Amino acid sequence: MIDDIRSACDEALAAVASAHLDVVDQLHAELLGKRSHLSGMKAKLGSLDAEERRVAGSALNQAMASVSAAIDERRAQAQRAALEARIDAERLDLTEAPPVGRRGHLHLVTQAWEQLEDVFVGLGFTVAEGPEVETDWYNFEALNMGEGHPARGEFDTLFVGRSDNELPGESGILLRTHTSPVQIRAMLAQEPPIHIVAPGRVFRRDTPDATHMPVFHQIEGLVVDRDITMADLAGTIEAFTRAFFGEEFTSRLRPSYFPFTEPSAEFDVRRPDGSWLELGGCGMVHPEVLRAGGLDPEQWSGFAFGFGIDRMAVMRHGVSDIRDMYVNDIRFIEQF
Ligand code: FA5
Repeated sequence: MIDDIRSACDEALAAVASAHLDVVDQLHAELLGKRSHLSGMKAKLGSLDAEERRVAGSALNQAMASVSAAIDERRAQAQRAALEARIDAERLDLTEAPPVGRRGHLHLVTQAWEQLEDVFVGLGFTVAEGPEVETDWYNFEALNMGEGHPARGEFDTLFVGRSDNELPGESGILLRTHTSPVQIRAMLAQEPPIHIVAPGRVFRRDTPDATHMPVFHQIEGLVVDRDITMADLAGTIEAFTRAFFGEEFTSRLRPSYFPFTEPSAEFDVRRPDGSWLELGGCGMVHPEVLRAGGLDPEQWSGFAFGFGIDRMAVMRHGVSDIRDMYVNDIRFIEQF
């Protein structure tokens, strides 16, 4: 009998060890339930004599206890395995695959912005800044574009803070259409001599095309001192073109009109392929603008310029469409 119990126990333990984790819950009924081999043996105990029954009964109890413990252990194993499988399935891989040959870098416009600052700082300028949300006075009025001035129409202005019963533009709060208001802020903030550049974001209701974006960037320059002439402006622009674009680019100044400069010019740069692109406007600061900045035009003169940074960025890299810089196409971005 003892041998039978031992072999039934070994059989049951082997069944537990090899049972598939899915069927663990059925093991108890199968190996220890009423119809199990071990229970069947229990029924036979009655036919033994007292001493044999005591020994066999105790062996049987031990066997059943060890099978039961083995089933519990197998169940715990099954539960751990299920949990691990779930964790594995739900795990979020937050590690970034090491980019093979693909490293992040600053946006093309940010690169150009920083290089422009470096070039102008090298030419003796300091960097100034002004707010993107401006008042009508700084953006237009102080720049010699009073109410009703026809040149205002050229800047498709985005107004902010307009209440329902105001006419467009009446609030006088707007998104700056150019960086030129920083000229006024600089003149009001410091005594000449002034040598500043002011890079920043500007806004116009322009429809995107190959050379226009509704949100773009300019860098303003302002020099105010005694006896500043157009020759100083031309010399600065020439030095800048060489330093920023390199020897294979040349620039020209074309007569133009801006209400805040007199005389005014447009600044074009010639690409190595011979084509020209308008990059900015410039000129001698208009006497009315010096006055708005609190300076006496009899004593002080100056020049100013405002260049489009986005156009500079595409120009330098030989990109033909300014919109390409803003679509976040990795095939485009990774070239720079
Ligand atoms: C101005 O904004 C003047 N404030 C520039 C200036 C400053 C003149 C100081 C005189 C003295 P303009 O509107 O032409 O001028 O814009 C200047 C440059 O910004 C353009 O030459 C162009 O390079 C860039 N630009 C203008 N509109 C856009 C646009 N929608 N998208 C991208 N770049 C633009």
